[in-house]
Amino acid sequence: MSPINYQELAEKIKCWSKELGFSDLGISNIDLSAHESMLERWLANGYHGNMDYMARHGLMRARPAELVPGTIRVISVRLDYLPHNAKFASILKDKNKAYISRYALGRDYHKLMRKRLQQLGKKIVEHCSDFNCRPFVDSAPVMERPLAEKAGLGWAGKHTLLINKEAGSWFFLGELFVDIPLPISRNEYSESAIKAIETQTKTNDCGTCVACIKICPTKAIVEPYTVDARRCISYFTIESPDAIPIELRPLMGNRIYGCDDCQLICPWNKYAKLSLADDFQARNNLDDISLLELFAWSEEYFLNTLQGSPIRRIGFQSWLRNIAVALGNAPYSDVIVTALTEKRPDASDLVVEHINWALVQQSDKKMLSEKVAAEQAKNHRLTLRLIRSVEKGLPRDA
Ligand code: B12
Ligand code: SF4
Ligand code: SF4
Repeated sequence: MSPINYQELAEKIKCWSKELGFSDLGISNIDLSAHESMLERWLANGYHGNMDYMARHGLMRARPAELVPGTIRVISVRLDYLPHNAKFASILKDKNKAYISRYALGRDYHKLMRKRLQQLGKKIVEHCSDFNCRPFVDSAPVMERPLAEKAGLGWAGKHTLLINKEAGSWFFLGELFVDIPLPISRNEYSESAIKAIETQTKTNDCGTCVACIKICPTKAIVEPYTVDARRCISYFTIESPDAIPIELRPLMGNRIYGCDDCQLICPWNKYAKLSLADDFQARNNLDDISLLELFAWSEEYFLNTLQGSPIRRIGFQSWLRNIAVALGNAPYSDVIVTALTEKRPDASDLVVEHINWALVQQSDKKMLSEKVAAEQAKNHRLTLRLIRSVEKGLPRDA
Protein backbone atom coordinates (compact mmCIF):
# COMPACT_ATOMS: atom_id res chain seq x y z
CA MET A 1 0.00 0.00 0.00
CA SER A 2 1.41 3.42 -0.96
CA PRO A 3 2.10 5.90 1.85
CA ILE A 4 -0.76 8.24 2.66
CA ASN A 5 -0.56 11.76 1.27
CA TYR A 6 -2.05 13.67 4.21
CA GLN A 7 -2.23 16.94 2.27
CA GLU A 8 -4.45 15.29 -0.33
CA LEU A 9 -6.46 13.54 2.36
CA ALA A 10 -7.08 16.86 4.13
CA GLU A 11 -8.42 18.34 0.88
CA LYS A 12 -10.68 15.33 0.40
CA ILE A 13 -11.94 15.68 4.00
CA LYS A 14 -12.91 19.27 3.26
CA CYS A 15 -14.88 18.15 0.17
CA TRP A 16 -16.61 15.35 2.06
CA SER A 17 -17.59 17.74 4.82
CA LYS A 18 -19.31 19.98 2.24
CA GLU A 19 -21.12 16.94 0.82
CA LEU A 20 -22.29 16.10 4.33
CA GLY A 21 -23.72 19.61 4.67
CA PHE A 22 -21.16 21.23 7.00
CA SER A 23 -20.60 24.93 6.35
CA ASP A 24 -16.84 24.91 7.00
CA LEU A 25 -14.02 22.74 8.34
CA GLY A 26 -10.54 23.32 9.73
CA ILE A 27 -7.78 21.26 11.35
CA SER A 28 -5.72 22.13 14.43
CA ASN A 29 -3.12 20.57 16.67
CA ILE A 30 -4.14 19.78 20.24
CA ASP A 31 -2.15 22.34 22.20
CA LEU A 32 -4.61 24.34 24.34
CA SER A 33 -2.14 24.98 27.15
CA ALA A 34 -2.59 28.76 26.82
CA HIS A 35 -6.29 28.33 27.61
CA GLU A 36 -5.80 26.28 30.75
CA SER A 37 -5.30 29.28 33.03
CA MET A 38 -8.36 31.04 31.53
CA LEU A 39 -10.49 27.98 32.12
CA GLU A 40 -9.18 27.66 35.68
CA ARG A 41 -9.88 31.32 36.38
CA TRP A 42 -13.40 31.01 34.99
CA LEU A 43 -14.13 28.02 37.20
CA ALA A 44 -12.46 29.58 40.26
CA ASN A 45 -14.74 32.62 39.88
CA GLY A 46 -17.72 30.27 40.01
CA TYR A 47 -18.93 31.51 36.59
CA HIS A 48 -20.12 27.99 35.72
CA GLY A 49 -22.81 28.18 38.44
CA ASN A 50 -24.34 24.76 39.03
CA MET A 51 -22.97 23.25 35.78
CA ASP A 52 -20.82 20.91 37.87
CA TYR A 53 -19.86 18.90 34.79
CA MET A 54 -17.82 21.92 33.64
CA ALA A 55 -15.46 21.52 36.59
CA ARG A 56 -15.62 17.74 36.85
CA HIS A 57 -13.25 17.02 33.99
CA GLY A 58 -10.67 19.53 35.22
CA LEU A 59 -7.91 20.36 32.80
CA MET A 60 -8.73 17.31 30.69
CA ARG A 61 -11.02 19.73 28.84
CA ALA A 62 -7.94 21.52 27.56
CA ARG A 63 -5.99 18.32 26.88
CA PRO A 64 -7.55 16.38 24.00
CA ALA A 65 -4.98 13.55 24.20
CA GLU A 66 -5.93 12.90 27.83
CA LEU A 67 -9.57 12.76 26.86
CA VAL A 68 -9.02 10.46 23.88
CA PRO A 69 -5.56 8.84 24.04
CA GLY A 70 -3.72 8.90 20.73
CA THR A 71 -5.34 12.13 19.49
CA ILE A 72 -2.90 14.37 17.63
CA ARG A 73 -5.26 16.53 15.53
CA VAL A 74 -8.74 17.93 15.90
CA ILE A 75 -10.99 18.47 12.89
CA SER A 76 -13.44 21.28 13.77
CA VAL A 77 -16.62 21.86 11.79
CA ARG A 78 -19.15 24.67 11.59
CA LEU A 79 -22.85 24.23 10.84
CA ASP A 80 -24.98 27.31 10.15
CA TYR A 81 -28.40 27.29 11.84
CA LEU A 82 -30.07 30.65 11.13
CA PRO A 83 -33.62 29.81 9.97
CA HIS A 84 -35.42 31.70 7.18
CA ASN A 85 -37.55 34.57 8.42
CA ALA A 86 -36.10 34.59 11.93
CA LYS A 87 -38.47 37.41 13.05
CA PHE A 88 -36.03 38.54 15.71
CA ALA A 89 -37.31 42.07 16.21
CA SER A 90 -41.00 41.41 15.67
CA ILE A 91 -41.13 38.75 18.40
CA LEU A 92 -38.92 40.57 20.89
CA LYS A 93 -41.18 43.58 20.40
CA ASP A 94 -44.41 41.75 21.27
CA LYS A 95 -44.36 41.05 24.99
CA ASN A 96 -47.26 38.61 24.71
CA LYS A 97 -45.28 36.34 22.39
CA ALA A 98 -42.62 33.83 23.37
CA TYR A 99 -39.07 34.50 22.21
CA ILE A 100 -37.20 31.20 21.75
CA SER A 101 -33.55 31.30 20.76
CA ARG A 102 -33.40 30.85 17.04
CA TYR A 103 -31.08 27.84 17.28
CA ALA A 104 -33.80 25.88 19.08
CA LEU A 105 -36.78 26.31 16.75
CA GLY A 106 -36.21 23.06 14.85
CA ARG A 107 -34.47 19.75 15.50
CA ASP A 108 -31.83 19.15 18.15
CA TYR A 109 -28.45 19.74 16.53
CA HIS A 110 -26.48 17.34 18.74
CA LYS A 111 -27.64 14.10 17.12
CA LEU A 112 -27.65 15.53 13.64
CA MET A 113 -24.08 16.82 13.84
CA ARG A 114 -22.72 13.75 15.61
CA LYS A 115 -24.19 11.50 12.90
CA ARG A 116 -22.59 13.62 10.17
CA LEU A 117 -19.25 13.60 11.99
CA GLN A 118 -19.43 9.80 12.26
CA GLN A 119 -20.08 9.64 8.52
CA LEU A 120 -17.04 11.83 7.94
CA GLY A 121 -14.99 9.44 10.11
CA LYS A 122 -16.17 6.46 8.01
CA LYS A 123 -15.09 8.21 4.80
CA ILE A 124 -11.63 8.77 6.25
CA VAL A 125 -11.30 5.10 7.28
CA GLU A 126 -11.95 4.09 3.66
CA HIS A 127 -8.79 5.97 2.67
CA CYS A 128 -6.72 5.36 5.75
CA SER A 129 -7.28 2.03 7.43
CA ASP A 130 -5.10 2.64 10.49
CA PHE A 131 -7.23 5.44 11.81
CA ASN A 132 -9.22 6.13 14.98
CA CYS A 133 -11.56 9.00 15.68
CA ARG A 134 -14.19 10.23 18.11
CA PRO A 135 -16.87 12.85 17.44
CA PHE A 136 -17.90 15.57 19.89
CA VAL A 137 -20.71 18.11 19.71
CA ASP A 138 -21.21 20.56 22.53
CA SER A 139 -19.65 18.06 24.90
CA ALA A 140 -18.53 19.63 28.12
CA PRO A 141 -15.08 17.99 28.12
CA VAL A 142 -14.07 19.76 24.92
CA MET A 143 -13.00 23.43 24.59
CA GLU A 144 -14.72 23.87 21.28
CA ARG A 145 -14.17 27.56 20.64
CA PRO A 146 -10.43 27.72 21.28
CA LEU A 147 -10.06 24.63 19.04
CA ALA A 148 -12.16 26.19 16.29
CA GLU A 149 -10.14 29.42 16.50
CA LYS A 150 -6.95 27.44 16.06
CA ALA A 151 -8.51 25.55 13.15
CA GLY A 152 -9.19 28.89 11.44
CA LEU A 153 -12.99 28.87 11.60
CA GLY A 154 -13.24 32.35 13.10
CA TRP A 155 -12.38 34.36 16.20
CA ALA A 156 -13.95 34.34 19.65
CA GLY A 157 -15.67 37.72 19.98
CA LYS A 158 -16.03 39.74 23.15
CA HIS A 159 -19.30 37.87 23.80
CA THR A 160 -17.06 34.72 23.64
CA LEU A 161 -18.88 33.20 20.65
CA LEU A 162 -17.02 32.33 17.49
CA ILE A 163 -17.52 34.78 14.61
CA ASN A 164 -16.51 34.48 10.99
CA LYS A 165 -16.30 37.59 8.80
CA GLU A 166 -18.22 35.93 5.98
CA ALA A 167 -20.71 33.98 8.08
CA GLY A 168 -21.40 35.87 11.33
CA SER A 169 -21.90 33.73 14.44
CA TRP A 170 -25.19 31.84 13.97
CA PHE A 171 -23.57 28.42 13.83
CA PHE A 172 -22.81 25.35 15.92
CA LEU A 173 -19.42 23.76 16.36
CA GLY A 174 -18.45 20.10 16.41
CA GLU A 175 -15.21 18.12 16.35
CA LEU A 176 -13.63 14.88 15.29
CA PHE A 177 -10.60 13.93 17.40
CA VAL A 178 -8.20 11.99 15.13
CA ASP A 179 -4.89 10.16 15.43
CA ILE A 180 -3.35 10.93 12.00
CA PRO A 181 -0.91 13.77 11.20
CA LEU A 182 -3.15 15.86 8.96
CA PRO A 183 -1.72 19.26 7.93
CA ILE A 184 -2.86 22.09 10.20
CA SER A 185 -5.10 24.78 8.67
CA ARG A 186 -3.55 28.22 8.38
CA ASN A 187 -5.43 31.45 7.75
CA GLU A 188 -5.89 34.89 9.33
CA TYR A 189 -7.91 33.44 12.24
CA SER A 190 -5.47 30.69 13.15
CA GLU A 191 -2.56 33.15 12.82
CA SER A 192 -4.18 35.64 15.18
CA ALA A 193 -5.03 32.85 17.63
CA ILE A 194 -1.33 31.97 17.73
CA LYS A 195 -0.33 35.66 18.01
CA ALA A 196 -2.78 36.18 20.88
CA ILE A 197 -1.09 33.40 22.81
CA GLU A 198 2.41 34.71 22.11
CA THR A 199 1.64 38.34 22.98
CA GLN A 200 -1.08 37.70 25.58
CA THR A 201 -3.28 40.29 23.83
CA LYS A 202 -6.30 39.70 21.64
CA THR A 203 -6.21 41.43 18.27
CA ASN A 204 -9.22 40.60 16.15
CA ASP A 205 -12.03 42.12 14.14
CA CYS A 206 -13.99 43.17 17.24
CA GLY A 207 -11.67 46.18 17.30
CA THR A 208 -12.97 48.83 19.69
CA CYS A 209 -16.59 47.66 19.48
CA VAL A 210 -18.27 46.78 22.79
CA ALA A 211 -21.87 46.58 21.52
CA CYS A 212 -22.52 43.07 22.87
CA ILE A 213 -21.28 43.98 26.34
CA LYS A 214 -23.53 47.04 26.45
CA ILE A 215 -26.68 45.38 25.09
CA CYS A 216 -26.65 42.27 27.30
CA PRO A 217 -29.85 42.65 29.34
CA THR A 218 -28.39 41.03 32.47
CA LYS A 219 -24.79 42.29 32.21
CA ALA A 220 -23.54 38.71 31.91
CA ILE A 221 -20.50 39.65 29.82
CA VAL A 222 -18.53 40.74 32.85
CA GLU A 223 -15.44 41.71 30.87
CA PRO A 224 -14.45 41.30 27.23
CA TYR A 225 -14.21 37.57 26.38
CA THR A 226 -15.75 36.45 29.69
CA VAL A 227 -19.34 35.44 30.41
CA ASP A 228 -20.56 34.81 33.94
CA ALA A 229 -22.98 32.01 33.07
CA ARG A 230 -24.96 32.61 36.27
CA ARG A 231 -26.16 35.94 34.86
CA CYS A 232 -26.77 34.69 31.31
CA ILE A 233 -30.41 34.17 30.27
CA SER A 234 -29.30 31.10 28.35
CA TYR A 235 -28.04 29.56 31.60
CA PHE A 236 -30.99 30.24 33.83
CA THR A 237 -33.65 29.39 31.22
CA ILE A 238 -31.93 26.24 29.87
CA GLU A 239 -29.11 24.87 31.99
CA SER A 240 -30.22 25.59 35.54
CA PRO A 241 -33.11 23.63 37.10
CA ASP A 242 -33.22 26.06 40.05
CA ALA A 243 -35.24 29.18 40.77
CA ILE A 244 -34.41 32.11 38.50
CA PRO A 245 -32.78 34.88 40.57
CA ILE A 246 -35.49 37.42 41.38
CA GLU A 247 -33.45 40.45 40.34
CA LEU A 248 -32.89 38.93 36.88
CA ARG A 249 -36.50 37.96 36.18
CA PRO A 250 -37.72 41.37 34.96
CA LEU A 251 -34.68 41.57 32.66
CA MET A 252 -35.66 38.34 30.90
CA GLY A 253 -38.60 40.01 29.13
CA ASN A 254 -40.27 37.42 26.89
CA ARG A 255 -37.14 35.27 26.36
CA ILE A 256 -38.28 31.84 27.51
CA TYR A 257 -35.52 29.63 26.09
CA GLY A 258 -32.02 31.03 25.62
CA CYS A 259 -31.11 34.48 24.39
CA ASP A 260 -29.69 35.88 21.16
CA ASP A 261 -29.17 39.54 22.08
CA CYS A 262 -25.37 39.66 22.11
CA GLN A 263 -25.31 38.12 18.63
CA LEU A 264 -28.18 40.24 17.33
CA ILE A 265 -26.33 43.46 18.04
CA CYS A 266 -23.08 42.20 16.54
CA PRO A 267 -22.33 44.01 13.27
CA TRP A 268 -20.76 40.87 11.77
CA ASN A 269 -24.12 39.10 11.67
CA LYS A 270 -25.01 41.26 8.67
CA TYR A 271 -23.01 38.65 6.79
CA ALA A 272 -24.66 35.61 8.35
CA LYS A 273 -25.74 32.88 5.97
CA LEU A 274 -29.18 31.28 6.21
CA SER A 275 -29.15 27.61 7.18
CA LEU A 276 -29.55 25.16 4.32
CA ALA A 277 -30.83 22.45 6.66
CA ASP A 278 -34.60 21.89 6.80
CA ASP A 279 -34.01 20.51 10.29
CA PHE A 280 -33.28 23.99 11.66
CA GLN A 281 -36.41 25.67 10.24
CA ALA A 282 -39.11 26.45 12.81
CA ARG A 283 -41.54 23.70 13.77
CA ASN A 284 -44.88 23.87 15.57
CA ASN A 285 -45.00 27.68 15.03
CA LEU A 286 -42.38 28.09 17.75
CA ASP A 287 -41.07 31.16 15.93
CA ASP A 288 -44.33 33.04 16.38
CA ILE A 289 -46.48 31.80 19.22
CA SER A 290 -48.12 33.41 22.23
CA LEU A 291 -46.97 32.86 25.79
CA LEU A 292 -50.52 31.94 26.81
CA GLU A 293 -50.76 29.25 24.15
CA LEU A 294 -47.52 27.65 25.35
CA PHE A 295 -48.53 27.97 29.01
CA ALA A 296 -51.72 26.01 28.26
CA TRP A 297 -49.78 22.95 27.02
CA SER A 298 -50.08 19.83 29.19
CA GLU A 299 -46.97 17.86 30.07
CA GLU A 300 -48.00 15.11 27.67
CA TYR A 301 -48.50 17.62 24.86
CA PHE A 302 -45.13 19.23 25.66
CA LEU A 303 -43.35 15.86 25.48
CA ASN A 304 -45.09 14.75 22.29
CA THR A 305 -44.88 18.02 20.41
CA LEU A 306 -41.25 18.62 21.23
CA GLN A 307 -39.96 15.16 20.25
CA GLY A 308 -36.55 15.73 18.65
CA SER A 309 -36.38 19.38 19.79
CA PRO A 310 -33.60 20.61 22.11
CA ILE A 311 -36.25 22.31 24.24
CA ARG A 312 -37.59 18.96 25.50
CA ARG A 313 -34.35 18.44 27.45
CA ILE A 314 -35.13 21.15 30.02
CA GLY A 315 -38.27 19.30 31.15
CA PHE A 316 -41.81 20.53 31.67
CA GLN A 317 -41.28 22.23 35.05
CA SER A 318 -38.44 24.45 33.81
CA TRP A 319 -40.53 25.21 30.73
CA LEU A 320 -43.47 26.39 32.89
CA ARG A 321 -41.08 28.28 35.20
CA ASN A 322 -39.71 30.28 32.24
CA ILE A 323 -43.11 31.03 30.71
CA ALA A 324 -44.49 32.11 34.10
CA VAL A 325 -41.73 34.72 34.39
CA ALA A 326 -42.39 35.98 30.86
CA LEU A 327 -46.12 36.23 31.66
CA GLY A 328 -45.19 38.30 34.70
CA ASN A 329 -43.26 40.58 32.36
CA ALA A 330 -46.14 40.89 29.87
CA PRO A 331 -48.58 43.83 29.97
CA TYR A 332 -51.46 43.48 32.45
CA SER A 333 -54.27 41.21 31.30
CA ASP A 334 -57.15 39.46 33.09
CA VAL A 335 -56.59 36.43 30.88
CA ILE A 336 -52.96 36.15 32.01
CA VAL A 337 -53.94 36.42 35.68
CA THR A 338 -56.56 33.67 35.21
CA ALA A 339 -54.11 31.39 33.36
CA LEU A 340 -51.46 31.84 36.06
CA THR A 341 -53.94 31.26 38.86
CA GLU A 342 -55.45 28.15 37.24
CA LYS A 343 -52.04 26.56 36.74
CA ARG A 344 -51.08 26.81 40.40
CA PRO A 345 -52.82 23.73 41.90
CA ASP A 346 -50.98 21.20 39.71
CA ALA A 347 -47.63 22.95 39.51
CA SER A 348 -44.42 22.03 41.41
CA ASP A 349 -43.29 24.23 44.33
CA LEU A 350 -40.67 25.80 42.09
CA VAL A 351 -43.23 26.75 39.44
CA VAL A 352 -45.74 27.97 42.05
CA GLU A 353 -43.12 30.37 43.43
CA HIS A 354 -42.54 31.78 39.91
CA ILE A 355 -46.29 31.99 39.27
CA ASN A 356 -46.74 33.92 42.52
CA TRP A 357 -44.00 36.30 41.46
CA ALA A 358 -45.68 36.77 38.08
CA LEU A 359 -49.03 37.47 39.73
CA VAL A 360 -47.46 40.21 41.86
CA GLN A 361 -45.99 41.77 38.70
CA GLN A 362 -49.37 41.65 37.01
CA SER A 363 -51.14 43.18 39.98
CA ASP A 364 -48.53 45.96 40.26
CA LYS A 365 -49.11 46.75 36.61
CA LYS A 366 -52.85 46.83 37.10
CA MET A 367 -52.39 49.51 39.70
CA LEU A 368 -50.18 51.29 37.20
CA SER A 369 -48.09 52.90 39.87
CA GLU A 370 -45.59 55.39 38.50
CA LYS A 371 -42.75 53.47 40.11
CA VAL A 372 -43.72 50.24 38.33
CA ALA A 373 -44.18 51.99 35.00
CA ALA A 374 -40.76 53.65 35.30
CA GLU A 375 -39.10 50.38 36.28
CA GLN A 376 -40.64 48.58 33.31
CA ALA A 377 -39.67 51.28 30.88
CA LYS A 378 -36.10 51.06 32.17
CA ASN A 379 -36.01 47.26 31.74
CA HIS A 380 -37.36 47.45 28.21
CA ARG A 381 -35.09 50.32 27.14
CA LEU A 382 -32.21 48.08 26.07
CA THR A 383 -34.54 45.73 24.19
CA LEU A 384 -36.06 48.65 22.31
CA ARG A 385 -32.60 49.81 21.36
CA LEU A 386 -31.79 46.29 20.16
CA ILE A 387 -35.04 46.11 18.14
CA ARG A 388 -34.21 49.39 16.36
CA SER A 389 -30.73 48.14 15.59
CA VAL A 390 -32.04 44.81 14.20
CA GLU A 391 -34.70 46.51 12.08
CA LYS A 392 -32.08 48.82 10.61
CA GLY A 393 -29.08 46.49 10.37
CA LEU A 394 -30.61 43.06 9.75
CA PRO A 395 -33.77 43.75 7.69
CA ARG A 396 -33.78 40.20 6.21
CA ASP A 397 -33.95 38.62 9.67
CA ALA A 398 -35.91 41.31 11.54
C1 B12 B 1 -21.03 26.13 29.09
C2 B12 B 1 -21.55 26.69 27.80
C3 B12 B 1 -22.44 27.75 27.87
C4 B12 B 1 -22.66 28.54 29.16
C5 B12 B 1 -21.43 29.47 29.38
C6 B12 B 1 -21.11 30.32 28.14
C7 B12 B 1 -19.68 30.84 28.04
N1 B12 B 1 -19.54 31.93 27.35
O1 B12 B 1 -18.75 30.25 28.55
C8 B12 B 1 -24.01 29.22 28.86
C9 B12 B 1 -25.13 28.35 29.37
C10 B12 B 1 -24.18 30.63 29.45
C11 B12 B 1 -24.01 29.21 27.34
C12 B12 B 1 -24.75 30.07 26.57
C13 B12 B 1 -24.77 30.07 25.18
N2 B12 B 1 -24.21 29.17 24.37
CO1 B12 B 1 -23.03 27.76 25.02
N3 B12 B 1 -21.75 26.48 25.45
C14 B12 B 1 -21.18 26.12 26.56
C15 B12 B 1 -20.12 25.03 26.34
C16 B12 B 1 -20.72 23.68 26.73
C17 B12 B 1 -18.80 25.25 27.08
C18 B12 B 1 -18.23 26.69 26.98
C19 B12 B 1 -17.07 26.89 27.92
O2 B12 B 1 -16.23 26.02 28.05
N4 B12 B 1 -17.03 28.03 28.62
C20 B12 B 1 -15.95 28.31 29.53
C21 B12 B 1 -14.96 29.30 28.93
C22 B12 B 1 -13.81 29.56 29.89
O3 B12 B 1 -14.43 28.67 27.79
P1 B12 B 1 -14.48 29.29 26.32
O4 B12 B 1 -15.39 30.44 26.30
O5 B12 B 1 -14.76 28.20 25.33
O6 B12 B 1 -12.97 29.68 26.11
C23 B12 B 1 -12.62 30.99 26.12
C24 B12 B 1 -11.50 31.51 26.94
O7 B12 B 1 -10.36 30.83 26.66
C25 B12 B 1 -11.58 32.93 26.43
N5 B12 B 1 -10.44 33.70 26.07
C26 B12 B 1 -9.67 33.52 25.02
N6 B12 B 1 -8.78 34.47 24.96
C27 B12 B 1 -9.00 35.31 26.00
C28 B12 B 1 -8.36 36.46 26.35
C29 B12 B 1 -8.79 37.11 27.49
C30 B12 B 1 -8.10 38.35 27.86
C31 B12 B 1 -9.85 36.58 28.27
C32 B12 B 1 -10.30 37.25 29.49
C33 B12 B 1 -10.50 35.41 27.86
C34 B12 B 1 -10.05 34.80 26.71
O8 B12 B 1 -12.19 32.85 25.15
C35 B12 B 1 -12.15 31.50 24.80
C36 B12 B 1 -12.96 31.28 23.59
O9 B12 B 1 -14.18 32.00 23.65
C37 B12 B 1 -19.91 25.16 24.77
C38 B12 B 1 -19.55 23.87 24.07
C39 B12 B 1 -18.12 23.47 24.38
N7 B12 B 1 -17.94 22.26 24.80
O10 B12 B 1 -17.20 24.26 24.25
C40 B12 B 1 -21.25 25.74 24.28
C41 B12 B 1 -21.21 26.77 23.12
C42 B12 B 1 -20.12 27.74 23.41
N8 B12 B 1 -22.49 27.46 23.24
C43 B12 B 1 -22.99 27.81 22.12
C44 B12 B 1 -24.16 28.62 21.99
C45 B12 B 1 -24.79 28.68 20.59
C46 B12 B 1 -24.66 29.33 23.08
C47 B12 B 1 -25.76 30.41 23.06
C48 B12 B 1 -25.67 31.35 21.87
C49 B12 B 1 -27.15 29.72 23.12
C50 B12 B 1 -28.32 30.68 23.17
N9 B12 B 1 -28.73 31.27 22.05
O11 B12 B 1 -28.89 30.88 24.21
C51 B12 B 1 -25.48 31.15 24.41
C52 B12 B 1 -24.53 32.34 24.22
C53 B12 B 1 -24.09 33.02 25.48
C54 B12 B 1 -22.68 33.60 25.39
N10 B12 B 1 -22.53 34.87 25.10
O12 B12 B 1 -21.72 32.83 25.62
C55 B12 B 1 -22.15 27.34 20.94
C56 B12 B 1 -21.38 28.52 20.36
C57 B12 B 1 -21.16 28.50 18.85
C58 B12 B 1 -20.33 29.70 18.43
N11 B12 B 1 -20.66 30.33 17.32
O13 B12 B 1 -19.40 30.07 19.09
C59 B12 B 1 -21.21 26.26 21.64
C60 B12 B 1 -19.80 26.17 21.07
C61 B12 B 1 -21.95 24.92 21.47
C62 B12 B 1 -21.80 24.33 20.06
N12 B12 B 1 -21.28 23.12 19.96
O14 B12 B 1 -22.10 24.91 19.07
N13 B12 B 1 -23.18 28.27 26.84
S1 SF4 C 1 -26.97 35.34 25.56
FE1 SF4 C 1 -28.13 37.14 26.31
S2 SF4 C 1 -27.86 37.13 28.54
FE2 SF4 C 1 -26.31 35.72 27.68
S3 SF4 C 1 -24.48 37.00 27.39
FE3 SF4 C 1 -25.60 37.10 25.46
S4 SF4 C 1 -26.93 38.91 25.66
FE4 SF4 C 1 -26.22 38.38 27.71
S1 SF4 D 1 -20.70 43.01 19.11
FE1 SF4 D 1 -18.74 43.99 18.70
S2 SF4 D 1 -17.43 43.40 20.45
FE2 SF4 D 1 -19.21 42.04 20.46
S3 SF4 D 1 -18.52 40.25 19.36
FE3 SF4 D 1 -19.52 41.58 17.84
S4 SF4 D 1 -17.84 42.85 16.99
FE4 SF4 D 1 -17.06 41.88 18.87
